[in-house]
Amino acid sequence: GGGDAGAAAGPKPTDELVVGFAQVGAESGWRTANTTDIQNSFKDAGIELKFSDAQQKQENQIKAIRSYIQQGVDVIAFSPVVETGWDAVLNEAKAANIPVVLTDRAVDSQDDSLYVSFLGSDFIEEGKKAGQWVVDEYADSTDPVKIIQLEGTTGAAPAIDRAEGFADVIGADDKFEIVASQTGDFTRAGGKQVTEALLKANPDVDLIYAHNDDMGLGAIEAIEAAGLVPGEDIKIVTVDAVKDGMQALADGKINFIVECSPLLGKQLVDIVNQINEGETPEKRIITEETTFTQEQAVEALPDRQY
Ligand code: GYE
Repeated sequence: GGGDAGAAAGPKPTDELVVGFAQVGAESGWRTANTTDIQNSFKDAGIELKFSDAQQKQENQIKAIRSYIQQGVDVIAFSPVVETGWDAVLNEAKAANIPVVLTDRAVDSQDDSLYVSFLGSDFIEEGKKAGQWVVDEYADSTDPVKIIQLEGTTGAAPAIDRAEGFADVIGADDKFEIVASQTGDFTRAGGKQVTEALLKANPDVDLIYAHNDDMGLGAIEAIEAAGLVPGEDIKIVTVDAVKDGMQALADGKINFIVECSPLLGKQLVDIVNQINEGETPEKRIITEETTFTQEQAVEALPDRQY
């Protein structure tokens, strides 16, 4: 096998292609929908997919990538759990002539020859959309607006960028104040635990901005346990729009969701086919996404796939 299947050797028959995918973990509804979509898309395309789950640990992902290099797969794809620390292993893939595709999350590297293409959302834009909803929601208020932020995994692109985009937009008016900001690691349990603790220190908070639905769902549990009404006493804005999040939005417990699509499988298959044909895929492919109000969630829910 090996990455020498490109232009020189000519394309391989599809059923001889092998792709190694190093997934982050199974931390959220988004992640499990992403895994299912990728596995189904490769199955439909008749391309063999080797799959590993790193349980949100970078060292596990690096091990998985090294094992794909050793096995001589044709393409390696992965969603980097954090942004930094990838140059060494990506240089090993490059030396073995195996093309690498980033899905969902970016790496922070000076050398963009270490990957062929990066397929995923614009997380800064998502943070800005969340911030814009908050600005509009409190447009008529002159009182301070106290915000708790539930951050995603520390060092992960979506945590860094969703914080940045949000801060950019709310920063235009100093009535908005982020009174506390802590990581809940993109999990429901993390969101619940952090909210419980932060509510004790900040009982007068107006709004929670969670970097994903799962942490927002955990926050709902903590708010209800504190005898308060989520969506009313404390407003909630999240990112993802997975089914459980959309249900909570339709039920009035979340106030606004910025969509982030996990359905990257088909586009990833297209990129693998392009590489096999000796073509050059686009360096950056940005996923198209929307936003949902409570009314829009009620309408969209019956057809929601994940
Ligand atoms: O928003 C979150 C998941 O990287 C876009 O990771 C992804 C994020 C997603 O755990 O739910």
